Parts: sequence; C-alpha cells; structure tokens
Amino acid sequence: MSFPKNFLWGGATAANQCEGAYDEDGKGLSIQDVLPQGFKVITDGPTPDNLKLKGIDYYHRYREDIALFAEMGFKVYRFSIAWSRIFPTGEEAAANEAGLKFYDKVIDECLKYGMEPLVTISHYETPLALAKKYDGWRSRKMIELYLKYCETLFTRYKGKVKYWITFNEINSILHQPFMSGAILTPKEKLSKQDLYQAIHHELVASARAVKLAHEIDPNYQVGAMILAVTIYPLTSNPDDMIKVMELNDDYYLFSDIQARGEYPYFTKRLFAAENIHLDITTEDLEDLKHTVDFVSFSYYSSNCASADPAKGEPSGSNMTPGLKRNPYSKVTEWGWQIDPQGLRYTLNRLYARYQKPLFIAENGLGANDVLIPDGKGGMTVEDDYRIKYMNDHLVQVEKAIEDGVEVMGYTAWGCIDLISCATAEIKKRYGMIYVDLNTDGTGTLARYKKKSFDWYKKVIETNGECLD
Ligand code: BGP
Repeated sequence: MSFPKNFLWGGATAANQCEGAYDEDGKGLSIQDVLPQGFKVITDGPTPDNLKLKGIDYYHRYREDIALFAEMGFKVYRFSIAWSRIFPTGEEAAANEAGLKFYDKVIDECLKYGMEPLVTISHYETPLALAKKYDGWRSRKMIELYLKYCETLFTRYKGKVKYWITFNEINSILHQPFMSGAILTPKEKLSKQDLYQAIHHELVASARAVKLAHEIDPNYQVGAMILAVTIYPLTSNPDDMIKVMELNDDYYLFSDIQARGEYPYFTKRLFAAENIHLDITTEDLEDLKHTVDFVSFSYYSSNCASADPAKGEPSGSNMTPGLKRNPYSKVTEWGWQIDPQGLRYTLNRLYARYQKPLFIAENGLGANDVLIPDGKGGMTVEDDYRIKYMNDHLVQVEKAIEDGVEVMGYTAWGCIDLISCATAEIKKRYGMIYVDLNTDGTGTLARYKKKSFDWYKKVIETNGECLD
C-alpha cells in the first residue's frame, strides 16, 4: 500500500518536558527552568511549582521508556539534547562529559533496538545564562556558541546518529521570542528590527550547522523544523485571502531560507513595511546556501484568518495569536481545532514549495486521560479519541503519499505523557503511555500502556495497512 517500506514510524519528546533532573550531573539552568507556567510567566530562578524540573523522571527511567517505544515497534525516536547539559552556561571551553554520557546511553539504547535516533539540537531549552548575557539570538555571538555545541554533538555521535533537526519550530520566535529565541526583552518592547536580526542569526546558525554536519559526516541528514501554521481564509472575501498570503509569507520565510538557501522575494515587501534593515554579511549569504536535506514540521491543527480583526471567533491557539476559529472544525479540550485533511493539504503545499522529503515531526492529541483498571489486574486508559485523532491524520498522510508527496516519517508527539509546552501542565497528555503524575507533582511515576499503545503497535506492524 501507500506507506513506503522504509517509512520511519515513531514518537517524539523534548528533554525539557520529560527528563527532569534539572540540576543533576552538572546541568546548567535552561530557559525552561524559569517558565513554571508555559510561556506565560518568567521568574528569576527555578520555583517548586515548575513541573518540568522533575519532568516524568525520564533522566532515570529512559531505559524502561525506550524499551516501551521498542515494544511499539518504533523505527525512529525523536528526542532533544538539552544544550545546558552539554554546555551549562553555553560558554564553557569544554563540554560537560557527564551530560554527554547521558545521551551516549540514550542513543545506545535506541540502537540496541534498531531504532534510528532523530536528534533535535535545540528544542526551546537554550542555556538561561545566554538569555541573560546576550538577550539570546539577538546577539551574533550565539551563532558561534551554537556551532561549538553542534560540533560537539556531530563529532561525538558520528556513525550512531544519522538524522538531526537544527531548531524546533524555528518560526515560533515570531510570537514566543523568549521560549523560542531566548530573548529576555519582553515581547511588547522588542522591535521588529531586533526580532528579525535574531531570526537572521538563527537562520545563519542553522545553515552553518548543515554545512558543518555534512563536512563531519556526508551521511548526516539535517532537517529544518517549522510550526506548520495552516491557515484558511475565514471567508471568500479576497481581502481575507491576501491576509492569508501575508501570514504564510511570515511563517514560511524561515523554511524558505532553510530549504532554498536565500531570502525569498517577498522579504522586500515584508522588510519595507516594517522598516527593517538587517546586518547581513556576504559570508552569511554564502553560508545560507547550505540547504537542509529534509523539511520537518509539527502539525496539530489549522486555523482561519480574517482581514478584519473584529470578524470571527478567536481560535484558541496560543502559539499563533490572532487567528480565527473554523466553524467546520471540532476542537480539543484545549481549544485546538482538529483538521486531519489540513495535514494532507500542508504536506502537499510544503512539497510543492520545496520538493524536499518531508517529515511529520509532531502530531497528536492533548487530552485529560483517566486511568482505569484494565480488568487484568493492571491499569489503562481507554483513549479511543486519541486513536481516532491519529488514525484520521495518518489516513491523510497516506493520501498525501498517494498524491505523490515524499514523506519520510511520522513521530507522534509526546509518545509518553510529558509536561506540556504551552501550559506546563501534566494533565494535557499526548502519550500512548500513561505516567502516574499529578498536577501537584505527586504520583508514583509508574508507566501504564493506554489502549492507543496496542493500536499504534499494530499500525507500525502493518505499515499502516490497518488504518481506516
Ligand atoms: C509544540 C512543541 C512541543 C509540544 C507541542 C504540544 O509546539 O514543539 O514541545 O509540547 O507543541 O504543545 P503543548 O505541549 O503546549 O500542548
């Protein structure tokens, strides 16, 4: 059938949302350690209400967790390396060996089961010291520090890791400059000039990382990763369509540069409108030409846009403010719109734009699961709603493949319950594996298989044949 034989089925996590052990083995603070309520609140240091400090204790239980992923048949496991475990302040002369040892073990564990590691180099967890000292990516200095970190990883994991992602959801910096770009200057005070300069630095860093990766190992496959903001016009009014075009330009500027190697034509309009004049060197422009091998993205929902801000209901998406609800879409308990066909549409649009292999790096349903006895002496979650969500999305992936789109793989987000990114809650669960952890931080941390565990196992086993 449609899914290619070597399709990379798997799951995804991020260090800051699952590892815990925020100060163990020499780890420095990351920006997440001061975000106890998702991106809403910034404190000076770690506070006990921050569930991410303890996470789901993956740092000590990764063996058990990876064994469960293997039991589901994962061909790939996407996880991030916490930058501040390797360079605690981002500026040490030598890498922290204890931090590297931890990832040596994680990677070896994956390889033991024949699972390809897909490593996100930077997933919203920049060392806090770099935010404080440099205002994050506003500073050109970040490029050099990021590349030193990349070089450490590319050298250490040569022959073991093949797939890399430079930055998670790189375009989210437009709305979340602190979480995404480690920029401490409050969003309201950050000028477009400074924001786009930071974006430029990150894009140059990403391109130089691609160049470096290929120099160290020509077999390395390095990907872009964007938040796929799929937008429909709220009405058929041409003004709404133009609004959609402008928003798309904002969001796709990033992957356009990463996949095509140069600033796109519409930058001129964008920068003129905001009076932006960037510091771009000839060397920057040369290096941007090192394009990614694949384009990955997260897809959870689609939204609508209107030229008239007063029209339509707000869409509830916190990553992309200002967008509107689609009257045709159902919503999750957290108000995210559910649109499986939007995934087929997104795959087709991205492929038409880049003609590079695509990877669905995140997709899934956040829900408030209830643990119940499984009738065999254990516990489980009857998460038919999650099965339906994933099934319906995967059917659309299959259709996109039939359309002719080259799709490399699919990693279900939060394959094990973890702390949510936007709200720092545990009750917004995505996993096929339930973790006994409560909002107040209590719980045994025991792992239980949900109904979706066996379902996903079968999907992988049959290479998608059992989808309906
Ligand atoms: C993406 C992030 C992930 C993840 C996911 C779900 O934006 O890359 O880290 O958490 O969203 O979001 P949330 O956890 O807020 O439900």
